Order: sequence, then structure tokens, then C-alpha cells
Amino acid sequence: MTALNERKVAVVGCGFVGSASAFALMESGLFSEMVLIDVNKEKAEGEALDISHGLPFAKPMQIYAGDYKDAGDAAVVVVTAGAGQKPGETRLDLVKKNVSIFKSIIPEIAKYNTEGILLIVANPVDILTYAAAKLSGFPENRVFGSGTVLDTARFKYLLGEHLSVDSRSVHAFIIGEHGDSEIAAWSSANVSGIPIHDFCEMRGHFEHEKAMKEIAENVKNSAYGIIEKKGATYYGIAMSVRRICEAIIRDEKSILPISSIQHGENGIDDVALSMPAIVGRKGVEGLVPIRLSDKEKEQLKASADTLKKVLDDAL
Ligand code: 6V0
Repeated sequence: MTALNERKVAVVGCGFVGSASAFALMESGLFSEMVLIDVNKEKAEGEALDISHGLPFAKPMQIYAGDYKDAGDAAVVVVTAGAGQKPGETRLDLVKKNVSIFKSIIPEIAKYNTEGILLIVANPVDILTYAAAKLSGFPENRVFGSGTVLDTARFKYLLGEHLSVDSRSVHAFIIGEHGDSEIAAWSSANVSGIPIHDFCEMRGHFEHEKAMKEIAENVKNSAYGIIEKKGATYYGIAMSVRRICEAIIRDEKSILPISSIQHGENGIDDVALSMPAIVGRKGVEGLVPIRLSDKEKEQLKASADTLKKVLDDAL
């Protein structure tokens, strides 16, 4: 068993998402060592060099391309390897390809690293988080997915724009699948403690139903729109990866909607999906039971059922 280096991160998969995440992590100053791993070693080497050349403007660290052995002492292993969505494809369409890639990657990681945290980013992230937990044999608190952290950021951004207020003062979650069945948890949404509808009215917006529908649809379809225009999404997820790593490494116990295996909460069992959770150095330290309306609970259950069907077919 290799002792962990608390200041080391490994990024597996150096495509758009992996390289953007590596760049964001370099800038974060959270780590002093980062290994990049990709089946295409040259790509990993190229990214490591390119990102290293920014170091004189950031904080010193070692960045290099390596293999799974080099990830043995990483405190966090970020897994972005896998095919991305093509225009028109859903995240669930990626299941077969990416589960098969995970069957080769995860046991390799777990062979050398037994103590670190596995942060799953590749899609469909909920299915792959479940698969990674089973394939690694790690305790479940140490295997979780970026889940709806990105969708929640999109939600806050859009609400911030709609209400002309700093998106960081918006408290609202997207929960469930990171994908088409996700749910905007409106009933608990607020701006600095003021219920969302009250704040909307303060800002001169009174057509709540219409605005809620438009904003939730916009969040859900964001990735499709970006992929249509530029072929992939990566900056938003890179910042999400950075934020999650920050919560872990600094033991912040921040509440983030990561994807983890559920055990009976809201009547959902043995499937990974996103609910707000406390994230710290031990990984997932507990779920936060935010208030949900009966309709939101039903939608969450339906989201879990969708994922469960895919899981049953995929694993
Ligand atoms: P990409 O640019 O095709 O990069 C994928 C990388 O993985 C490539 O460099 C491949 O060489 C590498 N790879 C493939 N197989 C292996 C393997 N067996 N071992 C090691 N490396 C391998 O895709 P992109 O970076 O755009 O997307 C990566 C994944 O992230 C996809 O599944 C996306 O759908 C997913 N995203 C997840 C998001 C989230 O919110 N969770 C957001 C955006 C994309």
C-alpha cells in the first residue's frame, strides 16, 4: 500500500475535459504534483508540457504524463476517459462504450491506488460512478461523480442573469440524473434565504411558471446547444472538477450535488444519482435532505428508475 501524497492529483483521460480540468487544477494551486494519463500517451505528454508552460505565472508544481503506477499515491484520481456525446446523442447513448473503457481503467487504478478518492466525470456519469464503485471495490464514500455540480452551476448562472444578481448568492440545486431526467429543485431554491418567487417579484418578474419552465429546459439542454455549436463542453466541467477537488483537499465539508450510490433515501436504492452531499477529505460525508415537493420527489424517483433500467442493461 502506497502512502498518499495529499498534494497530488491524477487525471485519467486527456481529451477536452481532462485537459481543461488539468489546466483549471494547475491554476487552483491546490496540488504540487499532477500526473496525466491517457491511452494516447503523446496527447498526455503534449498537454503536460503545454500546461507546464503556464507555471511561471502560477504556483510551482510537477506536471507530467505517466501511467497508472504513477497514480498510486494520488489523493484524488479524476476519471474523464471515454467517448463524448456527438451532436444529437444523449449521455445514456454512451453507456456501452464507456462502461467497457471503465472495465479496463478502474481495476488498473485500484491495483496501485487503494486509499485515494475516485472522482468520475466521464458520461453517463451516474452509471459510470456506480460501475466505478463496483469495479474498484473502494468504500462508497471514496467513489463519486461530478453529477449535477455542472448543471447546478448552469442553473445558478441562468438564475443570476434572470434576476440580475451574483450567481453565488443563488442557492438552488439540480438533482437526479446528470442528463435528460434531471430535476430543478425549485421548492428549496432561494436567493440569500429569500424564497425564489419572492425574489423574482422583487426584481419585477411575475410569470413564475413560464420562467421556471424556460430556465429548467435551458439548463437541461445547455450541453446539446454547446455541442451543436463547438463540438464539446469542457470549461464549465473543468471549473466543477476544480471546485470538487477544493472541497476534498481543503476538507471544506461543502455541500455539492455530487453523484453517489443511494441507500433508501427518498425511496431510491442501489443506483447512483445526484443529491446535495457534504464533501470533504473523506469524500462523501453524508447526504443533505433538502426539502422537496411531492412532485419533485416523484420526478426524482422517475429519474432513478430511468437510471436503474440503464444499469440493469449495462452491467
Ligand atoms: P475526448 O476529447 O474524446 O477525450 C477522451 C479522452 O479519453 C481521449 O484523450 C482518449 O484518448 C481517452 N481515452 C479513451 N479511452 C481511454 C482508455 N481506455 N484509457 C485512457 N484514456 C482513454 O472527450 P471529452 O474530453 O470531450 O469528454 C470526456 C468525457 O467527459 C465524455 O464521456 C463526456 O461525455 C464527459 N463529460 C462529462 C461532463 C460532466 O458534467 N460530467 C461534462 C462534459 C463532458
